[in-house]
Amino acid sequence: MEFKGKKVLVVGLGKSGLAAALFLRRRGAQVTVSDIRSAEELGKDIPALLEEGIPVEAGGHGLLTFRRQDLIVVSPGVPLNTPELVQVKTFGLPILGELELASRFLKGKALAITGSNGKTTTTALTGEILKAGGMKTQVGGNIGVPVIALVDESREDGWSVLEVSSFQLETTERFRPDIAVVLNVTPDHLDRHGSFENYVAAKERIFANQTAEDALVLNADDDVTSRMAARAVSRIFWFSAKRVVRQGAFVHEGAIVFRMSELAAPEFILKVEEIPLKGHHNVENVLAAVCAARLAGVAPEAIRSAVGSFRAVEHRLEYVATIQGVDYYNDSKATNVDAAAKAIEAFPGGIHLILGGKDKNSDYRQLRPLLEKRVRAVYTIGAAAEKIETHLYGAVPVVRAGTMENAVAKAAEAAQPGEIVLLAPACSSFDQFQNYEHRGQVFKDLVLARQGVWQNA
Ligand code: UMA
Repeated sequence: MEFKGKKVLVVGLGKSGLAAALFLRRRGAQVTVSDIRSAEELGKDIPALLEEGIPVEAGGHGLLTFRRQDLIVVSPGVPLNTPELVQVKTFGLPILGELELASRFLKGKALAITGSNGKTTTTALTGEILKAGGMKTQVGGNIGVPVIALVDESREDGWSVLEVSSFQLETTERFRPDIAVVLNVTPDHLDRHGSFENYVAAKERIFANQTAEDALVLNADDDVTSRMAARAVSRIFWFSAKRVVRQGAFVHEGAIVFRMSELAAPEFILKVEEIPLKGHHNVENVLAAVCAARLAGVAPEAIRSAVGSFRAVEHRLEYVATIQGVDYYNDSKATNVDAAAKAIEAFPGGIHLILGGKDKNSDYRQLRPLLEKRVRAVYTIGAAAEKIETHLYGAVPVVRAGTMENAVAKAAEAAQPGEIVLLAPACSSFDQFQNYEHRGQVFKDLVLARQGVWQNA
């Protein structure tokens, strides 16, 4: 792809837009960036871009700006039904997502991981395993480093381990990972995709361009991912925490084992009890990572040692502290109902649960049976509080906390020694925080501040 002299508009000035704009500029494109945030909100990114000769349209998208281009590159968070994008599409202007653009330049092999939950942990773990196996490995994508920012360092003999979201996959055309993994699919982002079917269709784009030379790793315990096999031409490998699979990774007599084909004897990788992460969902994540890593050629011993020394990724069921006998866990990344359910399932009971934030058209009633069994009280925060309270009415005591500060204080007050305070909000964070990392950090700071107060008292 040649950019010299081409007029390219980058839509959205977050991490992806900034990296894409600089990438395109360095390759000679005449880049413009457009963002709905005001110049004030965009802050220091504007002077940085102006210095590179990249003008910025702030405070809204202008149709004229869009129409003047040869190519449009969209950030993952920009919905494709944005009116200006819909308009220019009718004129036949090419629109590429950041992942698609990056994948056309990325050297070496790609191992891409998607799913509604567990992607970040599995991506980070798979990256660690490949590194332990001696492979030149880069990790990026939805995990926080835009794929376009990996291009320059990528090497023909290396691997890029990529966390890919439905937002990124929605705009792919040729993206074709050598190994694709779909962990699970449960309702999420329905506000953006419009329906569960559209969301599943976006996820399936991870293998849409794969051929019989590529591998697709699917969760045999998940109905939606199981059905994907029929639509793929890739070599299918399975993982299961419940049963023996034809080829792939599964749990057998308390151990994680792998076999390359139906005819091969299962090889021992590690014992389930050696997994240093909490919760059944993490057994699934490890199975997926083991399967992908074996397919990439990592030896069983290297996998075992990398899994054994892996620690929870920040904001994913991350242990924060024990204060007066109460354990505090931060699962700020539980941004949908299913992720919150998985976090709750990681503890047998006595949970004080902080829920709420920006609603994504979710059905919180699904949580009722779990809450009745394991949760002492729910503390609601943010814009979704009222809806959550209506959905959970009668199942469990619900305290309207409003803010994180209040929620932590009230939960800490109520929790008895041996119990758990868990932030697993089931919502996105954008009503009260910059992003889920910010929300998790605020939670942790509030918890650790209580530790200080208590220790000094
Ligand atoms: N914007 C517009 N017009 C719009 C909508 C947004 O101009 O119509 C602007 C916003 O004002 C903002 C910018 O676009 O300035 C934000 O772009 P972005 O949302 O694509 O954010 P990035 O900073 O580029 O981060 C993205 C991913 N964000 C989303 O998909 C929402 C990050 O995933 C990812 O880490 C990063 O690229 C690097 O790849 C975050 C996420 O929430 C963690 N992902 C979702 C999830 O995990 O559930 C999918």
